[in-house]
Amino acid sequence: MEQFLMYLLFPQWQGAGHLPALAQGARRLAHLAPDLSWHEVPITATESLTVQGGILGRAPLLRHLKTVLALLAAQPPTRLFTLGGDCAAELVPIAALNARYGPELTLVWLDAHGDLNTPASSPSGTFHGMPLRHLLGEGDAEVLAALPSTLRPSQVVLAGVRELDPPEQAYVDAQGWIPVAAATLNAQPTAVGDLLTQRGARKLYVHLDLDVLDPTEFSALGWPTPGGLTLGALLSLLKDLHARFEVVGGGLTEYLPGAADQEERAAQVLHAWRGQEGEDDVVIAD
Ligand SMILES: [Mn+2]
Repeated sequence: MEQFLMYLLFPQWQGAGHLPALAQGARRLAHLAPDLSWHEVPITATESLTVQGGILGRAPLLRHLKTVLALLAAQPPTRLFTLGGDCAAELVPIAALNARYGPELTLVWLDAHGDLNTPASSPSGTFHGMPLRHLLGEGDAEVLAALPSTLRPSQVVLAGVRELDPPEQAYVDAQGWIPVAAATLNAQPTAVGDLLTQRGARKLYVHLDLDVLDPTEFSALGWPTPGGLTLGALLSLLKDLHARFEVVGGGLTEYLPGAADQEERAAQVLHAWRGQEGEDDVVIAD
């Protein structure tokens, strides 16, 4: 199989509601990895969003979704790393890799949130709280019809997830999922890798919403959520996943451009996420 490694810059912000600064965040992250060739997804400039079918900004979000589908169909990647923007930027990239690899793909969901709402259950209507549920085959009919594939619940591992809406918690409980707790990962960053090894996982997609980090460690976020990972634990976790598994894709999302020290930390996460070992890939003591 011919290999094609693609890096996608997808500065979609509408999934987070009225937060256009997430587009700048995506571009800042791309600047932090100037050695990579970023394919930029053109996004709608729309500043005013309306709710349709329970989704805020549904019209531009659907347009973006179809743009990414066409882009990936024209040049199907075998490995795909996406910079958001909001978490929903990863919807098509994950579905496309899952269409290629099927059940041998495991989705590691590193996030403070489950993103498991449907348009009907979402308290906010923001689409970035819904991508994982759509990837599991439930939600907006037009979105689902457009996705190249959906995942089985057994392909998903939640880690660092700590703020679930009641309908999301009910879904997690119904699947029998037990998220790997942030406290567990801070004590033992290899806990996710250990679990995946036990399950026989080989190929991974690593979703990384920066809000998986504790706000005392990283605060350049739209939704800082207490009780998260230390930077050191996250860097060790990512390094461990790249060492033990074939990471065929990933997403890095929800960066709200911040001060220089925050950007330095974002750069460290970015390099670990893409699997690059460098001098700055160093565990920082707190
Ligand atoms: Mn999140």
